[in-house]
Amino acid sequence: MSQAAKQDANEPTRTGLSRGALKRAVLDNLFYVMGRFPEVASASDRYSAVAYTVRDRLLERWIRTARYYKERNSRTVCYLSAEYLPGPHLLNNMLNLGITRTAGEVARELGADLAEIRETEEEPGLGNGGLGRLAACYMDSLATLQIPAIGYGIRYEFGIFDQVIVDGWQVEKGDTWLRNGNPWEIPRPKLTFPVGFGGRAEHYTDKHGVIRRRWLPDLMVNGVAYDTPIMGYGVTNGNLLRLWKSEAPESFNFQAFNVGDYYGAVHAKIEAETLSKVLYPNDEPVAGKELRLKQQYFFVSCSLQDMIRLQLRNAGTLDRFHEKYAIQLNDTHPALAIVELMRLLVDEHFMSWEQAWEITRNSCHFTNHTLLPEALETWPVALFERLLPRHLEILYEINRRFLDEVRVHFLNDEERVARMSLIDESDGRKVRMAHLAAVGSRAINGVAELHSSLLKTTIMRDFHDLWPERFHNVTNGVTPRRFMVVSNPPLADLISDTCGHADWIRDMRRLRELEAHADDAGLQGRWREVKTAAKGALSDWLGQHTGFRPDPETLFDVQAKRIHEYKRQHLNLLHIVWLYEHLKQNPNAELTPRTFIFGGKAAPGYFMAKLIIRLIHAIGEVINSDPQVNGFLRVAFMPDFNVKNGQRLYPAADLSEQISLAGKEASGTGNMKFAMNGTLTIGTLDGANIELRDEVGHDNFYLFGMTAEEVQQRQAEGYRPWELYHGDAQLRSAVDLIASGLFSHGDTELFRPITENLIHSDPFMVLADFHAYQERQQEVDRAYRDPNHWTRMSILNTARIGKFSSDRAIAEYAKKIWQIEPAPVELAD
Ligand code: NTF
Repeated sequence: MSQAAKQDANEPTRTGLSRGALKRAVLDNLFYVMGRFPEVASASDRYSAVAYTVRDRLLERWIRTARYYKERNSRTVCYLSAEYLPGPHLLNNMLNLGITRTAGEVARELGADLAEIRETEEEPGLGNGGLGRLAACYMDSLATLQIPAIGYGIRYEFGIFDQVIVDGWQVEKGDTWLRNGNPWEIPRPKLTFPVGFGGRAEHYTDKHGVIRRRWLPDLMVNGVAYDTPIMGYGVTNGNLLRLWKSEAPESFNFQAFNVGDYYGAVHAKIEAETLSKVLYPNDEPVAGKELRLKQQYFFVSCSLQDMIRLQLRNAGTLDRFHEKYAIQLNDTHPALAIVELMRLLVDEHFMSWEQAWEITRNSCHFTNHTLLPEALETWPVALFERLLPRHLEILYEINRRFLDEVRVHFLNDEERVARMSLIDESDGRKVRMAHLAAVGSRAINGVAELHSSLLKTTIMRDFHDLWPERFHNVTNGVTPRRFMVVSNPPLADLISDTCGHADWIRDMRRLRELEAHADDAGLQGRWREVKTAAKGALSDWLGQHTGFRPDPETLFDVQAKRIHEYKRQHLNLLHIVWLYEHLKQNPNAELTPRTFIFGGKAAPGYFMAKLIIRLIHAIGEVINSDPQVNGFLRVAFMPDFNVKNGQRLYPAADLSEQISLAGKEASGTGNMKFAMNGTLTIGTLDGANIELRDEVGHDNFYLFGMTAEEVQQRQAEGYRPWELYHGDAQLRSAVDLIASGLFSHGDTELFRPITENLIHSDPFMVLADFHAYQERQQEVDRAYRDPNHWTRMSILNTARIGKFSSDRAIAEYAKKIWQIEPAPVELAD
């Protein structure tokens, strides 16, 4: 018997992991699921056949987990998030099952190439940026740490738009991620919940003669569950990502149909289905759109009904709901959960207000992700009332009781009462979602130390005065599985080789073992080879997709994230323009050849962000075609920055730009992904940069710029950017060069909104930090010329990045916030 056949014979189930079992399954799936024989299969057919093969193996583990959790009635985390950005599933799932290598061999034996199969996969772009990606990292770590968890969200039919660049402008294209089907999800048509909208609330007398209140909605929509398994790394546990799709209740169009109103019947169906059609593509600023409020209520209501169903099935009563579930609200988007849970408990399950509030407030926990005032969600009371009349009544009652508590705590302070109210009365009446989330939650946390402490002194100050014990910090983390092992296998292998084990993948603090080798010439050489190869691969990709192939020998200086003024891509650009001028005037200047690479999407309605993308391209066009500077300076833009493309970028970067104005970036997580891949950071004392710098060592981080405190002080004194502009010749000439039309074929109008804004208002203090930034960049320039020194710093960044694993973050949530224990699942029965 051959080796493979022997292994097969030992495998009891059809979901074996041996080469033979995998090969047979791929061929079977190609034939029976895709209906193809190998000779005519397309790349997409091959991808699906492999994906179904992997999925079958996940399901086995996943179902065992579900059964085990059910039997144990385990305490469960319910992560409520309007966004998830899981990235491509295939390789991640192979890694978690431990079959990456075998699957590669099987693909080869079948005459296919795993790399090609992998390229075919569409990623679910069900989020905008950091917040959605964080939710996906946390799902990964919850499973890996064997914590029972369900991620609840929305199954958007169209996720974040695809970005294409036309004449230097961003053009948005609809995202059709479901076009070829989605092998990772399992529809659960039986698991459907009704969700109401509109109508009115009324009194009625129940069968015991008690007068009660109830809601009579005038529109009903169904939420149907779609489940995606989320496996842990190297464990049997698999958790559940449960996303809701909206549908029209089947029965409801018949009446209209029968009276001949065919159009009316179909229209109502379309209206219902619109709910989960498309993700709002705004990152920080919030679109106060009715549909968005509907989406929020829709997914929150389905999720809570699902939890209640499970609890009634397991316990028969809801009295201990809060002991069973720890609900985590990912920002304010799901904050309606607090009101909806009250409504379900009081109106539908006839619980007393007091008991229902006790349960609600002990179930919910709230994470804040931004201090930007324009991102704080509020809803006009009139809109809220029209869509959710009964919820508004409940919200008023929560508010009435809450404000009484405030009055008792702070005697004679009606100004404070007005500031803290769930209703903002100052400018039209609005519901304040952050206040709702704070009042209804046991714990409130920020996402980096600086952010958590600013929360307490700025937007949540009054709440901190009232309930200091509810405030926590949990610094963000990202998963090393996706951002090291899946994106950068050669680096992962080199690390495992050097440390003599692969345990760091699960215990990132063990990366510290690399430190002892940081000066080792052998490791340094191999480390550089890995980086250079990644740069080559990125260059090839950019060459294919943009026509410009950067030279991998140059320093790759990367800023990849959403385009936003507070993130200051324009500070980076001003420096590039300054460098350009400097080079033109000093052709013999000693300079490290550099390629500046940008990536990121702009919200479609955000004019300045779109103009910044145009400016990046405009500057690139002039600089890249100027032979006088070509050897030293180039600018590239990676179109359609998403998880998949990010995976090409992080391994290839030498320098990572984390240059937001201090106090604005809640945490940032790109900073962590770059540093894991041995990228050095140039950054401000903002968000998690501060902790990152403390971890990797101040000598291995390029710090510049004002502190958050200095920013506040400067603003209080009155910030006058025009004085900086007039007082600094280099700065002025960089701004003027943009205004001159050099980068816009003589058009002096095109970029005027950017230059005028910088000179006259500069809300993110680009000019104030310019000088410090430029000086630090010169230091980077010099340091890169000493490869051994640079490589040592690079190794130390990776070696000391352990804190920023999402495993650490989830362990902290489990202990400090949720009080939940791991529940390891064994594969054998
Ligand atoms: C983002 N917030 C922050 O801007 C990032 O700094 C942070 O890393 C991520 O959250 C994750 O915590 C948002 O996207 C939002 F929606 F809150 F504005």
